[in-house]
Amino acid sequence: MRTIILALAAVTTFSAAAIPTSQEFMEKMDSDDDGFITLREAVKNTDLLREFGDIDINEDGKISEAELISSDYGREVLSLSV
Ligand SMILES: [Ca+2]
Ligand SMILES: [Ca+2]
Repeated sequence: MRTIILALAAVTTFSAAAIPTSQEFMEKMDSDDDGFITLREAVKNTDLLREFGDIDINEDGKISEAELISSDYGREVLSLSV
């Protein structure tokens, strides 16, 4: 019984770690560490690229962490509601 509980705990921990936080997502996508995801950086992620125009609310050609968090894409991909 104890083994099963430990196994379940391990699975839960793994799932939680698999979902990136907005900060982790930004770090992964923001290659030059300027705090924004540009169109060029977004090319690595086709889903992000497709949503780029909707996420970039102020249309400055860059996605900030705040824009990411407030976007539908951000809400879907990131574990922000937890
Ligand atoms: Ca950047
Ligand atoms: Ca922007």
